[in-house]
Amino acid sequence: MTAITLFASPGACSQVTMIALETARADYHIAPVALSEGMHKQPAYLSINPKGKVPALRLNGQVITETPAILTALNTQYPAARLLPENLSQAEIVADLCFVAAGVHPLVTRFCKPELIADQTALETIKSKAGAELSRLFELVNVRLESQRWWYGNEWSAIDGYWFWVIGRLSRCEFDFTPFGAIQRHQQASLTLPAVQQALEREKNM
Ligand SMILES: N[C@@H](CCC(=O)N[C@@H](CS)C(=O)NCC(=O)O)C(=O)O
Repeated sequence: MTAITLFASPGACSQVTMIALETARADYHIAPVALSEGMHKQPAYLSINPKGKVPALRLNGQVITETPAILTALNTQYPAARLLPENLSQAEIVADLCFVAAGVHPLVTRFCKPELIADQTALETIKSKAGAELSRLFELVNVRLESQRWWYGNEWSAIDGYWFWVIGRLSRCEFDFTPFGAIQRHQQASLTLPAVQQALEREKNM
């Protein structure tokens, strides 16, 4: 029996952890938690993650939640996979993980699923304000990616997997990436990676 279980839903941000696990060639089991069926609010899943969100990762007998914490734990578990860079300070890496998880991801939710946040009368306002703020932040991301292939330069890291999910999720909600050529190039490059392809394949078979 595999010791690692990823609680995941297809297309959700659990994809970021899946890409990291595939990159590390980890032996892991996927426990489907279909958000579309409300499984994340059922007692069986709330007993694993009382916050009612995916992902959750059972690793070494402990359940870890929050993508930045999960990626950090996987980086420690699989040092050879170099999921996060070795040559940067912990503070810089934590700042980048927080930027995506806390600065960008909540805006993705507001853009794609404003009904989770606001009532009917405010949906369009929330969506358009989230879109405007995402565009502002993507200008910074795009400038950074114009001069380098991956977030940290020549070497792919789990943060790139995080951006892959953000961009894919927003594209499926028809966010317009036309002004952000380098971000589009990053997405195309990510799609050529075996770990990304394997994660997408495993999601399809969930
Ligand atoms: N801070 C969490 C965010 C997790 C999160 O928001 N997950 C979404 C899927 S992308 C979810 O489970 N949504 C269900 C809901 O909010 O009802 C992390 O970094 O992992």
